[in-house]
Amino acid sequence: MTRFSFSLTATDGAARTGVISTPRGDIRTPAFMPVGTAATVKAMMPDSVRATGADILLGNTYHLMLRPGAERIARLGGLHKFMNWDRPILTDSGGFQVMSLAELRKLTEKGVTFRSHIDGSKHELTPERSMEIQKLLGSDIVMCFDECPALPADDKRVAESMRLSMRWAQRSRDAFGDRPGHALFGIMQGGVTEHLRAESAEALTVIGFDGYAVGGLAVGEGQEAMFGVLDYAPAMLPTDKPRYLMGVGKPDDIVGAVKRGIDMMDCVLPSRSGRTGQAWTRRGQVNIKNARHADDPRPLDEDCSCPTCQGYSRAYLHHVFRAQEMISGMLLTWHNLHYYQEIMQGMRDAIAQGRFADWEVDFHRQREMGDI
Ligand code: PRF
Ligand code: ZN
Repeated sequence: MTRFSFSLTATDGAARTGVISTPRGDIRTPAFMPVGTAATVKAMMPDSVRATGADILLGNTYHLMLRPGAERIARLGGLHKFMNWDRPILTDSGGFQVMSLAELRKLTEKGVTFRSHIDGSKHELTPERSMEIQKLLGSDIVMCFDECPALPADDKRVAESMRLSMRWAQRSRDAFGDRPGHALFGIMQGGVTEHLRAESAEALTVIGFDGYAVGGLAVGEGQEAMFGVLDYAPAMLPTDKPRYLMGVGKPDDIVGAVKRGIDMMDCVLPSRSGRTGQAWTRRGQVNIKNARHADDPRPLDEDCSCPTCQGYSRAYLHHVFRAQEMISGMLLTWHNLHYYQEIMQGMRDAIAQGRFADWEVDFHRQREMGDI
């Protein structure tokens, strides 16, 4: 049986390209993971998500435990079968979503109790229960249960929260046990404070994980501060394990993160903005709601090979958005996910060929030209 493994094939500066092998298939890195929070990448069929170039999806412990329930998904054969996606799935552990979505949250050493944002019902998440839920779902890459403070926060608050997350990381490791073919990733915290990041990296490395996430970023600190942390944080983590930047980001965030040594990312942005009429193209952002598109026979991006750009005009996309037709979210999400995966493929090729710096210059130059 294929176990979980990571092999680097090339590096270019701090940027890396490689392959994560799992029993459910390979993940080419740097990898972008579309978000399938509620057992669906909204507006997309799984085959279509695959056709955009995705090797792996992200699912959420928090949402699935509340609805339809982890035990129910397990009885129905696990999350892969339930949502008809047979490739790798990474699941987030729930703590971050509890803090941003749930009501009446209570945080203790043991874990967190909260009320569901859906029906107000009462629940508890602990490192042990999060590991159990992610096992019931059949997740291929399981995330440690952690806590992520919103920034700005003072060093004392960030340090206490990070140390709690490190104790939870040990409990997550103990509860996860030994599951060949499945991976457990630790999550670094520590805000924008270098010595706290170093302390967190050290604690996680001593416990030992199959991969390491950089958590606690893109939570209000801004791109400059985030890149400031990414200038040192990845190098604090083991070179031979994948590094995952959680919940990032816009196309230029992703490129800047890969440049600094990140191997995996996820974000709702391409799918969510597809449903609100925002498209991302090589030439920047396009708001399809804008009246200037109403008579435009051209596609979103003449050089894009996605089904949206191959078959539909801006005028049509503008019309179906205005008319609130379901195909609007479908077409824009497809294009956005395709564009994100094209960026990833472009970076993988450039790193393999030692021309990442040139690729990055070209990426920024095209964006600066602005929309057609
Ligand atoms: N921890 C977890 N999930 C996350 C984050 C984190 O810090 C973030 C921060 N950007 C997004 N998702 N468990
Ligand atoms: Zn397109």
